[in-house]
Amino acid sequence: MIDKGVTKVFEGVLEAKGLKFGIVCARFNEFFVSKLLSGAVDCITRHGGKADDIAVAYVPGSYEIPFAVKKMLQLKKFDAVIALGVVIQGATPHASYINNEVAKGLAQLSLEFGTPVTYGMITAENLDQAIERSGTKQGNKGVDAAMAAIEMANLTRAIGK
Ligand code: RBF
Repeated sequence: MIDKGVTKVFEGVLEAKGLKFGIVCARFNEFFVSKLLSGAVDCITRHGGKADDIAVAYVPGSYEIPFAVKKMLQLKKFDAVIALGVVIQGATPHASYINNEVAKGLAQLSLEFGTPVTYGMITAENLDQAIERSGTKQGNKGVDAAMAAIEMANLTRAIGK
């Protein structure tokens, strides 16, 4: 990153030691979400975080994720909350309705509570796209969301609450 001589730079280091994370998982498409969850936990622990400092809440489907994220944020115990879900497009337009609500809900909650909420959602057109994003060709969106959570939690500390 080029900072052109700026002397004060706020950055979040990728160190999870001492940080507490909430993770909200949708049970729908559990086959994929379980891969996102193990990726997220693995990412946090490989960056120095403790499994004991991670709390997981399960909800029926992605539509319910923002509610559980809000409940976790209200506890004021977590440095960041990670949302994990997989919405696969079917014959009806349900996917866009769910995706819009989840994206909007998570962004609003993060700003309302001043705590990072990261987006580990797969919005796929088909099963192949979901497979590619839950631990194969396109990586693992749970890992990406956990990495973003670590960085944002540290950025929040760096800037000061
Ligand atoms: N939840 C998901 O997390 N992923 C999906 O792909 C998904 N598809 C759904 C399709 C339909 C037609 C409906 C009615 C629900 C679906 N849900 C899905 C569940 C949804 O997020 C929510 O849990 C339920 O609608 C109960 O409020």
